[in-house]
Amino acid sequence: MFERVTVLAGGVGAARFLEGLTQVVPPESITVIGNTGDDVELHGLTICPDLDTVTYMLAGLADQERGWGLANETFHALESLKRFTNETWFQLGDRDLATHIFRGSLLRGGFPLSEVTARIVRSLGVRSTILPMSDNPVRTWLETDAGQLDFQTYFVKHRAEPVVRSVDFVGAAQAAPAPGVLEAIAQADAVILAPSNPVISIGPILAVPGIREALHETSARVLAISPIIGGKAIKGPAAAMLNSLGYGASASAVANLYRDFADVFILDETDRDLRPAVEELGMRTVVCPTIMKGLPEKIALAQAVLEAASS
Ligand code: FO1
Repeated sequence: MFERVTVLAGGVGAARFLEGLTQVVPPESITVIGNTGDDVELHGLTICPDLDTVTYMLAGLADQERGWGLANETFHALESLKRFTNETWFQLGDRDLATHIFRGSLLRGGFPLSEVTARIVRSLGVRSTILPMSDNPVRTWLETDAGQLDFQTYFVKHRAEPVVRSVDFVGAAQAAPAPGVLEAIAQADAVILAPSNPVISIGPILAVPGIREALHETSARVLAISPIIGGKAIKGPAAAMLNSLGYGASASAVANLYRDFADVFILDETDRDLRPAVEELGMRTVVCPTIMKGLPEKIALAQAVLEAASS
């Protein structure tokens, strides 16, 4: 039985995986290290989409269809904002706004993001620990064929259509892991990389000095779940981005990005033939269904990953 499981997480894919994991191990035993490279300042608010996506999902409050934001959401405030500005392409729901208002007031009061996140997580009744990768601001910027774009401008305003030429995690080199992050990796029984975009979801976490080293050094088994299945991503621009950055859009290309610290790589059944290529990188492979259609599939994937962690 696992007493401490640490998960490196992006947004929607990670949240869906975590929903299954909380059914298999006690939620209290899970620590999530979340990506904050996607964070954005809009209308005077600091929005942390990946931390919120995971928090809302584990609180049972998420909009299951979209994967992000809250269920039963309305957008009256955004409609009113349109009277003042054209910069309303980011869909901020009325209920979601409460989170950003509360977070902003505490951040302006000098509280670090990790403490603010802990307050939000606790208030929403989440029993797992959710840590931002860092209390220092790190922002993902992309060099694209439509120019230099911050992540949300690329992803939401431009619908992830521009071709990505390079990626920069601004502030990462000066950032320190948030309190508890290195300990959560060092003291875990298993560390899992969720099926998130390896470049722009897991990449920023690994770019914070000390985190990649902690993954090398931990005695816990490190397991990564491929977000690429049959050369495609379930959702989002991961495949196109892996291609345009020259890595290639395949599960084995993702494995290659993790080869220096991952012990086990989880492939979907579709990618069974990639086993030898991934094993050549020095990882054990596990092949199982990884598409999480409903709760039974999420639970089955979590069980398969934990089984691989203990065998
Ligand atoms: N994603 C969209 O595609 N369009 C949106 O308007 C949008 C708004 C939004 C608001 C709050 C929030 O927490 C997430 C939101 N997302 C939206 C999702 C977000 O852009 C992505 O989930 C991630 O940053 C990628 O992991």
